[in-house]
Amino acid sequence: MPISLNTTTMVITTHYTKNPSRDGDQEAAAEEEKLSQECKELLLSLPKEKGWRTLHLYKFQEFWCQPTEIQSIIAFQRHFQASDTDVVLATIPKSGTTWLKALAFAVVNRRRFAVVSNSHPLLSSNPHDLVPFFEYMLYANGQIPDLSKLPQPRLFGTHIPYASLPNSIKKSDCRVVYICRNPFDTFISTWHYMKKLRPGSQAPMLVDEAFEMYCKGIIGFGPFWEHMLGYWKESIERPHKVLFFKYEDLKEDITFQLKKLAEFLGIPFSLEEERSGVIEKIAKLCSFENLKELEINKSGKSIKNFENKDLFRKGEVGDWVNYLSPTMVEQLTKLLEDKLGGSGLSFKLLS
Ligand code: PAP
Repeated sequence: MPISLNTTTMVITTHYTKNPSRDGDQEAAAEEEKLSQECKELLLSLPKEKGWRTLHLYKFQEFWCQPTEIQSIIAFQRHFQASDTDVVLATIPKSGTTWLKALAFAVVNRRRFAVVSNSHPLLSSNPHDLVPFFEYMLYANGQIPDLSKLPQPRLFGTHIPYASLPNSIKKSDCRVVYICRNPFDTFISTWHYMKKLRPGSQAPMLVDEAFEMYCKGIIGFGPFWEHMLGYWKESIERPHKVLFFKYEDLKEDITFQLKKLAEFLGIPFSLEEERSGVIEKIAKLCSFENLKELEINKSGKSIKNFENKDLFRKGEVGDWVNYLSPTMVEQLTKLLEDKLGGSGLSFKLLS
């Protein structure tokens, strides 16, 4: 998948080709066929389970992912050289990735792009194009991109667990910002999203089936509890390295959390900025309501197989109450007690 980097605006453009005559399984099989020999051999040795939208998920370095992701992750781990000024935004899918990318982009670039400007990049580009994923864009298909010309500080996104980030990220002074979300809403958001992504040839995945897989940890980049705990522990041990956000906290007080973000990144808001309402303007620019209505987010496509419009569904805390049965609620509550109990990590479940 060729990519082009616009080094002025930082917009990453991807050029996708899809064969419309193939169904999802054929597409996945064709993708697997294109993998490197090394990756194909590796797959033979990995545990695998039925995937949510692809044939299989494989357990690679203790987390579940798709074959094409494995090839990209290996290239990323081998070749990425972090610089001390880099900022890496990390999430497990459907936890607030798009939101965090928009907020961080606006905060970091507020002197290059005035927040109220009619030509702000967030008005014409999806946040995923402004903050590219290592595994879906930059190192997709095992390619090795030239990232040296990107404006500083460079902003990147990833779904990879902390333990599997390249050493150059862990050992340099670059910063990592993580956001997660209560697993009840994350599950529902994931289930809705997967229904949209599943090829027409596959029967829709029932909520019960999806829930069982989620609770077993079989979900992209999961188990979700290990993903969260990896970043959580690092944020406690090295608070200058990893900043840990929760989606619900951003919903509750975005101004406070934006100040935290800017301070963590070493670019705190000045008194002048606070007085002139810059923080509130960033919050508004990046709000669900604003981003959802932009033309680029209604009709564009940023990541392979992903329509931008599907990234903006409800954007609420507590939508899970409309879908989960009492038994499911009990099961997930118990799972969270088992897995997160004693860690200090807990979630607000309703707004
Ligand atoms: P990704 O991992 O595929 O990038 P991600 O952005 O992490 O997805 O999560 C999407 C969720 O964030 C959606 O939640 P929902 O299904 O419960 O509605 C989406 O609506 C929500 N979302 C997207 N943008 C924003 C935003 N600006 N503010 C708040 N929530 C948002």
